[in-house]
Amino acid sequence: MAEFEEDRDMRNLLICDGIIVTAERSIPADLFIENEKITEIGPSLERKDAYVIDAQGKLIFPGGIDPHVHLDLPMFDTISSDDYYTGGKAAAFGGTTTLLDFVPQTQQTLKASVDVWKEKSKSRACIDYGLHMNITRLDEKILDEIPALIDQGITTLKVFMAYNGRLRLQDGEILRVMRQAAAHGMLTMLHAENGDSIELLTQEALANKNTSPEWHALTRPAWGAAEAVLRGIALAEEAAAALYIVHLNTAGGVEQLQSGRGRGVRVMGETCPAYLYFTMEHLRREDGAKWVCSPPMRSRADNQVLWQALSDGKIQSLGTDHCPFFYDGNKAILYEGKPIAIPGKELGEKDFTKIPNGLPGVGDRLPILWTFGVGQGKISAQQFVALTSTNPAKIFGLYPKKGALKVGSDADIVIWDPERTITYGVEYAQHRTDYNLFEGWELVGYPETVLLRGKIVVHKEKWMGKAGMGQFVPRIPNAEII
Ligand code: DUC
Ligand code: ZN
Ligand code: ZN
Repeated sequence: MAEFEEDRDMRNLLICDGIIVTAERSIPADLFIENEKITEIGPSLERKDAYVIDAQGKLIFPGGIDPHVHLDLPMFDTISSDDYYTGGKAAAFGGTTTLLDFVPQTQQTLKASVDVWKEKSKSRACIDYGLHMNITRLDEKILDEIPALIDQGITTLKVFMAYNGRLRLQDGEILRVMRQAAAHGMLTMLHAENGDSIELLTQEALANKNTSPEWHALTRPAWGAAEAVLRGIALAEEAAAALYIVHLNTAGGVEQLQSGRGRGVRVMGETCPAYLYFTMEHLRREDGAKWVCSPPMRSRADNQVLWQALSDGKIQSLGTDHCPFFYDGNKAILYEGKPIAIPGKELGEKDFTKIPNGLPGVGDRLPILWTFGVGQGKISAQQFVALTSTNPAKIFGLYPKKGALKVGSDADIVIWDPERTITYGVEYAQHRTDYNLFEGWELVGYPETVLLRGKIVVHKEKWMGKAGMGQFVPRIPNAEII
């Protein structure tokens, strides 16, 4: 393929001779793009005025949608180290073109909290994005204000059963949020862990001077996640509400999800790449802090059940919970040629409760799932597209604008080289942090060209996007339950 000329007018683009891969099928076809949209799909298309991309031997996916990221989020006396520009850029390099981030409830009103978040994101965003609203403090006024979020393009609410005294709502409050969401066609998202047990076990661990990273997992028991998923689903049933369980990490959680869906509750589940590959053993390593996030890494058996759930369709969505921190925030890295250091995991060197919770992952998601999911026969190419793009688009009310290769859809497109072999790691990943969990892993299959609304943002490791080109995507209520 010829190198792209950056100054050339590329409003009309023809992608030729690739295999179009959607959640339903794989077909050889050409694809024509005009003014940010897909306008024609079919065999042997011809357009004299179009810039032609030869995609022979390549697969064409809809751009990835990561439904769960935390950008520029202040927490644990620091801030997550990717912002809307650096996180969006890393996402694009990995084949993701839309992110859904969470608005912290920092202001008196929900509207003011959203305005603050939109204001800081708009000049930095380099790929498209939508927002979920965290509800971490509830009173009558907040409850009444929830439906008006729809006017701000927000149709999803996140609640927490853990982080006592900070983010957690009581069960009765969660029930009230769910009822309000259900009444207005909104979707509640749940962080399912048992907050009270975590508090007690943490106090006991610290009193016994158990301060190493593995105690992060030991104080957040697996039964607590399974119990909280069960409780969340029961509350959703009571409220006749739809529910999305974020970051499932245990076999018990999957079992509860399956049981709830089996009796007709409108509940859906997400897992994240790290829970498929890593275990508590990683927290026992000298650099175990790199794996500290909530909920924590569990066992090989949990990894396997989660893989099986992806393969059987028991879990509907793969997010990342991307919330990166430096491993050693005292040492600068070079980012776009400039040194930068942001306090990170070293803050908890002497006390696991002070390790910022979170992992990098937004750029890893597609390449890692392709190699170890499709490449090893655990999931099909259709399931790959469904899990990383089409299902999140449907669940979060973005479909078919996003998550689809259809006439009229945004031209968010990944041209994927299934033959490309690389040794993955921090250099490829592009996250603004000093480590990658998949360092040194051999991957087969990688994005070659990534388009955001018809504009090429990545081509062969070259970044062609810029801050400000990403747009906020308002969503409408009553999205699909899948
Ligand atoms: N878990 C994390 O590890 N980080 C951010 C938020 C969350 O729920
Ligand atoms: Zn969470
Ligand atoms: Zn999260």
